[in-house]
Amino acid sequence: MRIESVDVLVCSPGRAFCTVRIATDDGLVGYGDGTLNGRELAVASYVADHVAPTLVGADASRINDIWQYCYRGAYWRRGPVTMSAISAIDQALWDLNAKALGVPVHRLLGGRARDFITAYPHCTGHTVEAALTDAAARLAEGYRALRVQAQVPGVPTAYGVARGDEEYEPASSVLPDVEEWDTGAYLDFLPELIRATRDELGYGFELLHDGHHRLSPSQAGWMGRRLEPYRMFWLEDPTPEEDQRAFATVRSLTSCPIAVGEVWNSVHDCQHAITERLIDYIRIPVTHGGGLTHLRQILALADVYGIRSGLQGASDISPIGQAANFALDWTIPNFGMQEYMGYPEDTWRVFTPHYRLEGGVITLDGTPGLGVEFDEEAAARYPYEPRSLPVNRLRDGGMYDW
Ligand code: KDG
Ligand code: MG
Repeated sequence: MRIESVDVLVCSPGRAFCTVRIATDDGLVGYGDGTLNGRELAVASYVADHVAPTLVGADASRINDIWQYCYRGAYWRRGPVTMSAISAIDQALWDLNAKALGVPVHRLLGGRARDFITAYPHCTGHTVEAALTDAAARLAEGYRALRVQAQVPGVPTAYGVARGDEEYEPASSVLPDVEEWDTGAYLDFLPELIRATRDELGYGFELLHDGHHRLSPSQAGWMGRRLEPYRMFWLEDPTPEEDQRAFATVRSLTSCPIAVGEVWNSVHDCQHAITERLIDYIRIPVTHGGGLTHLRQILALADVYGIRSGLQGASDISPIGQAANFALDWTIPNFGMQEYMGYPEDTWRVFTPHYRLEGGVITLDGTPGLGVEFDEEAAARYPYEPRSLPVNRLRDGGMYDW
């Protein structure tokens, strides 16, 4: 089982994905997801130009050693590009090894610790009424956890809300769109949205909201206190993630549960937040967190401190990366919640998953590997189309966090 080739396949079936394929001399093939939204080619180059040549001839069964080789051997450690590249290689190796043994990846991780994975979708609208109509429709489909976002009055575009009637997709323009942000309008609006959601739809489901890194710690504490009566499952990313110590201020001001981590990439990004119990849910997805090999260590550390998983599952995590998330969701003791945003229709012409999402829960069959087929011929029909995430400016033109 020697590695014969490591290739990168970048395609855009409805949105861009960066997939790594590893093939061995005995004919096995594994696939991994290295999609980094708006920076796909940086990961592709990292893998193709800097890592692939060093792995040819390596024993593909030595996943742990290959992970250490990629991480310690790089000297320039951590960061989203490096850790997404390592993740794609790591996922492809887990996929390949599980296929070699004829078992799903979760069997290699010790087997299932639960019967299904609870997922939450995105509910959104240009008005509170429209967002609640969307949320009611999802409850009718069987979801028992919902993320609710809506247009902030007076702010022309909002995170999590589509432009016009299109499906929401944050990276939608070739060059970054410039959005406008008003923190005061958001502080006034969000408690109203959450109150209306509970008044209209009741308490029989878990309620989540993503603040997308836009408040200061004291504003986040103020907001959390106002959301407390509505029993939030979590308030996500109330403040920018790189300041781990800021969560201590948020914690001291509110009991609203906090979910953080979708832009963290390694255990060193979250070590303080975990060991000081500053957060409740950790959101690093397998795709950006160094793969299954590294993320399971992070989740094991989190478990010691009573912190549960809430792995990111936006559409920029490919179906392969999602399946890697699910392999951990199945097996860890501290599962909390799984995001499932969904994909554009064309994505399913390239990726064929064996997981099922029905009635708000995810189940898997016994397909060996990660359980997602990647059709390379179909992928070739969707050449890469670059798309950028927006940037945010305040009314006075100053740059702000998006
Ligand atoms: O690429 C950026 C998206 O992954 C991010 O905006 C999605 O915040 C997000 C979420 O919670 O899914
Ligand atoms: Mg988020």
